[in-house]
Amino acid sequence: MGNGQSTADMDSKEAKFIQNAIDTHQVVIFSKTYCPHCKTVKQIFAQLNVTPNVVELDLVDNGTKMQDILHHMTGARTVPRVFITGKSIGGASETKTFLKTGQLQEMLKISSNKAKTINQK
Ligand SMILES: N[C@@H](CCC(=O)N[C@@H](CS)C(=O)NCC(=O)O)C(=O)O
Repeated sequence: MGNGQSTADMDSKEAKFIQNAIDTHQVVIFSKTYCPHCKTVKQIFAQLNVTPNVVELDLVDNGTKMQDILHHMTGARTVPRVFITGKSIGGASETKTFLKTGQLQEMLKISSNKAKTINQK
């Protein structure tokens, strides 16, 4: 999904860290502690009883470099950047849309009954 227009060192330790995180966790959120959109996405996964691996880019030393790499990988530099089973699904807007359509629950293999209950909230 990357647009290939950004420059990023895909051989760097930061790129390897990102790749390892998304390879070894069902859900990874690249976030910033103060970001309201990140909070929304964290709440969605909490409602679904899914515990994501959260990387707070404002707390790590090399967060800016990681954002460059995420830009290269996903086509956007903003947080949150959400990955499910190794694939970028986008940011907060996309996560909310996928929750409404039930695609998020499908990606997470959560039953549609549970999805309905959450969408009614
Ligand atoms: N439309 C985006 C909005 C995300 C957004 O605006 N995030 C802000 C932080 S709250 C951001 O990444 N700003 C640039 C930065 O922190 O580098 C989404 O739905 O994920």
